[in-house]
Amino acid sequence: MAMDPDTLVQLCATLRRFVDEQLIPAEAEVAETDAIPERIVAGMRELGLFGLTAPEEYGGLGLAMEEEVMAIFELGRAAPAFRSMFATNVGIGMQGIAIDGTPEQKAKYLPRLASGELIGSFALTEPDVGSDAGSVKATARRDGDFYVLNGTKRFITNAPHAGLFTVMARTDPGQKGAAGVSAFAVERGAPGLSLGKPEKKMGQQGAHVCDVILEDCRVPASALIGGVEGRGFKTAMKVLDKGRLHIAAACVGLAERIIDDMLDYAVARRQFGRPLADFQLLQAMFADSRADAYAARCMVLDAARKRDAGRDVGLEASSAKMFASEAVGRIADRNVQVHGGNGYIREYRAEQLYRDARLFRIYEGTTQIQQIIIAKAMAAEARVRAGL
Ligand code: COS
Repeated sequence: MAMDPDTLVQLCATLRRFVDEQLIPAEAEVAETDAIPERIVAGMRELGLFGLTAPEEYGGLGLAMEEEVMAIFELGRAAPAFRSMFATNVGIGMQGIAIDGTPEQKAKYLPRLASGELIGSFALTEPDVGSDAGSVKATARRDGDFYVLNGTKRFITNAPHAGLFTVMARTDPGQKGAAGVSAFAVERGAPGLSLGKPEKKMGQQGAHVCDVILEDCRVPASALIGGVEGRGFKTAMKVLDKGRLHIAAACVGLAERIIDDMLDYAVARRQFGRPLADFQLLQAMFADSRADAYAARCMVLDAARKRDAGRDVGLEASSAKMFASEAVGRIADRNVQVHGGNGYIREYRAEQLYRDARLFRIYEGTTQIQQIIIAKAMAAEARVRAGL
């Protein structure tokens, strides 16, 4: 663990105050303007949010997984667009280099990612390659001391703000599967790199995604993450194992926030001469929501502790991501129902959080991909038991 327990409690209390005093009051503005105000981004930098997980030697807080999920339980209570601002630096946009980068790559990029001076993005998905991530079509051809990259990366979170992209591209065209893929640290200014228009999305306004287009994009050979070809898919999978636990924690945070909103409304709003909280049909929704959120919190903490203990938690991370993202979807839906007609009206935020929560079941691996990963791991365990 990077922190003593008292410091962690203090950090979580500080984050809760930041969420309650700065982020939640700005939600309507962010949803309306599709932008996070600079004063809030500055506050995030001051709190060290961009460097929560970067190793301490590179200027980060070096949080262990359990500490990270505790912090994200708090930060996840605000509309998810806020978390997106710094989360690629904490997770998928930084971890490729932190986990598999060479010492030179770490020294070059991690301090600036940790401070938030540089925004990192993770470029795996393509127009024709989503869940089937091993089929990456983008190519990287070696040309002397350079690689030349071609292809399009799609739905890249934070790409409009990013200064650095972890790009997965195929270095071995003869190898159609995962083994032919390598990861590259590509800087924003690389010749041949351009960005598409930011996408208009269902929710999470204030968080931006766009295409990253690589046209004969030349990067020095030293941009190959880890310095060895053919390891990029595994780097991506390791990043996602950790990322999925982070997302699961964000789902828990949002679920707990929505339950608070639901109950605040239910004790204040009266129908038939009594508060909504008195009605048993609604009480069932409150209880189911609380149990869902509690189960999700326990799963995330258990998986995080196992990861900190050095265990392979692919199965647990996928289970937590699947359960927590489905749970927050159910809870956001119940919250709209409890709010009745007001649940459909923008002013009440229930409808925004419902739209925002929908993405959790899709990105960093859909629920169906998590099911595949879990079932594959179960079959592998059974084969070991059977000695096959
Ligand atoms: N950690 C380390 N290595 C891993 C791994 C992990 N979590 N998961 C797989 N690998 C390795 C495998 O061990 C295998 O290595 P060997 O060839 O040496 O045995 C290699 O990677 C290929 O694995 P696999 O055969 O399981 O790959 P598949 O092509 O079947 O793909 C899924 C597996 C579907 C799980 C993967 O493509 C995936 O996660 N897809 C979803 C991608 C995603 O989340 N996209 C969201 C956008 S990114 S924000």
